[in-house]
Amino acid sequence: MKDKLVLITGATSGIGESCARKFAAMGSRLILNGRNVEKLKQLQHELEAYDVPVWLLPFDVRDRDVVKQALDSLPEAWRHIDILINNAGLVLGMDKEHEGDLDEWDVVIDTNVKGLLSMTRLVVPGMVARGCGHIINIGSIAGDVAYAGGSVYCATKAAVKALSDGLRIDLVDTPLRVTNIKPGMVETNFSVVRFRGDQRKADAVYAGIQPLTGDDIADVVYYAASAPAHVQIAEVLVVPTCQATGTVCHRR
Ligand code: NDP
Ligand code: 8X3
Repeated sequence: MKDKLVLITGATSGIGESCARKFAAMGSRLILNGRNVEKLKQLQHELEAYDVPVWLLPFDVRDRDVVKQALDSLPEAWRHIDILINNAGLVLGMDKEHEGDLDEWDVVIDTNVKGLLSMTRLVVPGMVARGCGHIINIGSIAGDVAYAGGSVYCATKAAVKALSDGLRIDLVDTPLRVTNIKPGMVETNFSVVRFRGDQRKADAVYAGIQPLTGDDIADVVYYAASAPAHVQIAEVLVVPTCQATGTVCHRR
């Protein structure tokens, strides 16, 4: 992975931030996206310890025009992206499908599905032209089976699976690889965002279990990225040992 150019969306927290540290530690060059410029600068400062070049590309993945402008603004030396990690994502609330807020669901769908699709559409043609590249999407166990209060989020992660599978088909005659990583419960800022800043509710999600960490997922992402060129890790479901399915989890 030394000198590979890796673009990570949503690198200001959780899994994305862990991926930034992991790939930096392995000598990759990084393009880090996020919305919070201060957090991006702080991460860039911390990554100086690894002595790898880091380019900050702040934007909201939902704003297609801004995404395009940002990618177009990259200097020539930063345009040949080897690995795209489509990680930015979120859920808001646990409402029933017939009761939730349509505007909040727009945010979730626009981020998790349309944002990922914009990134793919804008970055992958260059990979095809260069004959190399790897797209790693962060899906979820939630995309396999719906759960109570997760309807729209589950639908977006099912969409990530379909988009990953479809892209793998579309690229089958190229050397490019497509991976969908589907984590179970990972303790990040995810549940804090879901419960709109209510830390108590977020903590309750992980009460009595040892959840995965962002670093655990970054290890899996790195494994997929560093596999030999003829090995395509198509999909990985990774859960904590205490979790069996999206809804079956053993608590102490
Ligand atoms: P975090 O909330 O810790 O991190 C989410 C990251 O995405 C943040 O950097 C956030 O930035 C960024 N982001 C959100 N919306 C946008 C946007 N519109 N444009 C750019 N960046 C954005 O959660 P996780 O690290 O857990 O989540 C990362 C991915 O992992 C998501 O796709 C999530 O669905 C998935 N996932 C998480 C699981 C979990 O249990 N935690 C399990 C399975 C999958 P900002 O601070 O600006 O909001
Ligand atoms: C996040 C995992 O089970 O909270 O994708 O939906 S879950």
